Amino acid sequence: MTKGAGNFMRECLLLALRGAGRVSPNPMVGALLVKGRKVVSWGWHHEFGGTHAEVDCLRRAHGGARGATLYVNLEPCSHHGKTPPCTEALIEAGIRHVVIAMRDPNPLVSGCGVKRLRGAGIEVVEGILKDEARFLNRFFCTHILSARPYVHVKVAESLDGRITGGNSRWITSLPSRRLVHRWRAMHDAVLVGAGTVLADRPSLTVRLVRGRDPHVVVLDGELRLGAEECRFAGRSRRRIILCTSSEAVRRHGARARALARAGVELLAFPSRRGVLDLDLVLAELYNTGIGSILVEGGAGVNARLSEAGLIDEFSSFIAPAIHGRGLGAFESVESRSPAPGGSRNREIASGLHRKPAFLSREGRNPVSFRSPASASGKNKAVAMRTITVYNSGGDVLIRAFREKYRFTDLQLGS
Ligand code: AOF
Ligand code: ZN
Repeated sequence: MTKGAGNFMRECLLLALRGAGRVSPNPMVGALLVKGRKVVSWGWHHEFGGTHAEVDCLRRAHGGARGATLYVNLEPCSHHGKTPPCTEALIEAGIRHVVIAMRDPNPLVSGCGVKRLRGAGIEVVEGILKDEARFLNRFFCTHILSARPYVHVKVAESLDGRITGGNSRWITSLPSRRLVHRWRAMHDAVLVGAGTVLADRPSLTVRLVRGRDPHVVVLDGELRLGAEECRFAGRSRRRIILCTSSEAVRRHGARARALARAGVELLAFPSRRGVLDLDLVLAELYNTGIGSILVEGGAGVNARLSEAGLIDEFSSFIAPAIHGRGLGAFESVESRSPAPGGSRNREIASGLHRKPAFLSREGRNPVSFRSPASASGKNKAVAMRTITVYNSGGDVLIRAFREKYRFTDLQLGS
């Protein structure tokens, strides 16, 4: 029954990927109907709020699903959400077997879908390509379990671990820039600090691959940016969200009003001397529907995310250059030395470039990030921590996971 199941599930994952950048914050799901060894139908979740993959697949089967096996990378839903429960559609269509990769972390569904199907006499097999499926839907898992967006920090470093101090445009290789553009298209938003916007005026668009431009989130606790600096053109409609402090809004009322008139969404938070509480910022971004962010700017922003234990994924492009000066990836101008009692994230991040042996030395548990949620042991999704080091050509040099995942030739999300 499960012979060849991996191949069919791999197809599901690839079908699911067709929804990348369109279904967020919901999961990417693909489904395949198989009779004997023959694929009779396929489907995927096309867009947020739309038909679920299972039902899309049944529709394409034109009634020929009776007695078939359904492969799907996520447990079928059993709840009434924006669409009716998929379990009922599968039961009604006469599906005999269901093979799933992973249970749905959504508490409304988790375990209930499987129970409902088994209760109706359908044989359910679980766990085929589970690790790959969890990696594919890492944004969704974090979003639904931690009530915050998935945070992916991307940096470009010299061999001596500096992200500044050289030519800031030194990742010139087309493949690596393409990869970053693909990430931009997959994440809901790109996040940068105000300093990066002032220094680099980045466009943060997707130009080298097909895909939509991500929304832009700017952290600007002191409200240094005006409407002009917050103009981020794009081919698709993009939200510009500026996170600042309540005091700054009071102090620079006219600027805040001009930003709002220019269509910038202003979110004001309590702060300590202009430094925002990033837990609050992420919680609010979650509330406004942002499921994942790619952090693209500012050692200071990286440092604060790292100190708060909020980094899920860290990608570093290492260029063959020695800067000899400049900031490390997690070093803010204010704190040139590692934070007192520095966080584990910071140790790992600095260890990564200053002591390249770090990963091999502690290879058994290479990515042991600590975060409030994972420290309490409550949250499995937060434990899906990933570090990838690329060369400037965009080739993977090292990929380390907190848990040991079996990765095959499937390069999901890269
Ligand atoms: C999807 N697409 O293919 C599957 C999902 O609000 P709804 O009705 O779209 O339900 C969303 C939930 O349904 C989602 O959080 C997940 O738990 C479950 N499965 N969702 O968007 C799909 N199979
Ligand atoms: Zn469903």
